[in-house]
Amino acid sequence: MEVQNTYKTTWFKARAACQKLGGDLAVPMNNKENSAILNIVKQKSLSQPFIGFRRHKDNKFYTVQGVMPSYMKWQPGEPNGPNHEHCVHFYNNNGKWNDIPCSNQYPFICQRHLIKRK
Ligand SMILES: [Ca+2]
Repeated sequence: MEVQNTYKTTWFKARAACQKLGGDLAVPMNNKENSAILNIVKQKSLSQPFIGFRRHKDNKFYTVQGVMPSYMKWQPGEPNGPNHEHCVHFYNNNGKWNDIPCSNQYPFICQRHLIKRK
């Protein structure tokens, strides 16, 4: 996992920045990976960074690799923004996720080496 914590930006610009580094926005695929992100978020005092999930036109969430995730960790009551909250960010207090407008500006977490699927 790599962290860009020097600035906040929109989801799409965050993704482009990760791709420029040879990776993509981080996609936690299980509790262990999600906890690893939470540790980084706490260490770096990141405020609610973007991660690599986005709502597509079918109203379902997909990873930046374009697949439907088998693991998701929504905050209770989320996702709650089918009309305008199409990107996902990470609550720094508990590591749960929230859908949020893609044009909002947050820090972000990149993942350079994509984890292999079993
Ligand atoms: Ca939401």
